[in-house]
Amino acid sequence: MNKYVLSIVMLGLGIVLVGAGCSPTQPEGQMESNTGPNSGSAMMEEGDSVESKDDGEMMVKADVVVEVSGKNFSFLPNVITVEKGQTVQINFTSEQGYHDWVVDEFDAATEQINAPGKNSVTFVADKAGEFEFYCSVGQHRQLGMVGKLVVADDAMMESGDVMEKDGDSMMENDSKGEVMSKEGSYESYDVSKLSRAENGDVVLFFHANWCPTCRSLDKKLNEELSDFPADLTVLKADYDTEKELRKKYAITSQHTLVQVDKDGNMIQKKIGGNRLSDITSWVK
Ligand SMILES: [Cu+2]
Repeated sequence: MNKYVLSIVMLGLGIVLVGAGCSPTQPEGQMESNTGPNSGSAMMEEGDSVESKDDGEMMVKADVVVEVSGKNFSFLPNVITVEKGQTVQINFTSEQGYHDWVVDEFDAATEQINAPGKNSVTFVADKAGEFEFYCSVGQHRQLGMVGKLVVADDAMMESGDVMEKDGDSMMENDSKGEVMSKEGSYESYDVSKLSRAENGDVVLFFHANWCPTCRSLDKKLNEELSDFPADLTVLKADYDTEKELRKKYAITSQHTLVQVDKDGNMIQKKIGGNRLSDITSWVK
């Protein structure tokens, strides 16, 4: 009788031991699936359905690979243009702080990563248009950590109509920008206006409608029009459409100011500025 009980106890113990022996292996397995992040595995599934030919390969072959870096609180580049139908791979690096890269319309999101960290996401840009990408950490989006993903279809690429969707807001801004005053002026860029640099200061302001700090400077300048020095002309250039200008002055980020001479040669360049005095104290 006693032996019988003992063997049952032993059996029970054995099961407990086996159970204990098993338990370490289970978390290990879990850890492994954790290293492949949630977003990553979701993306893999998506990718698999898209490119089922790649049986052996883990990575989805992307048509475009874009390196994006993030810091407090901006992305570089902050405009990404792809073509409709392309499989886009975003290699996101955090250079400072804790961030991610998210675009809702394509259900694309990297992991939230700390600097120095890297994470990628792949998605198919299957609808044309303009979409905001942003950082979903804390208030970063509200703090301006946003950018624009432009998915162009062929027609758009050819006619340069990519901006049409923003037409309303642009018109509104432009009409405000055209307000003239006898003091200096703040108006839309046109090459013919550069000649004013002969007798004054001309500053180009690369403005993007989707950039909160640009909008804030734009608003401020319109409010401060009467304070403009007589010889100052600020010309608002659209960051998204003035591609040649951007190339000319090597502008890689919106909200950049460029002081130019009458021939359009760059005198100096700076990123940022919140009010008129940031320009008047800077021009030379
Ligand atoms: Cu962030």
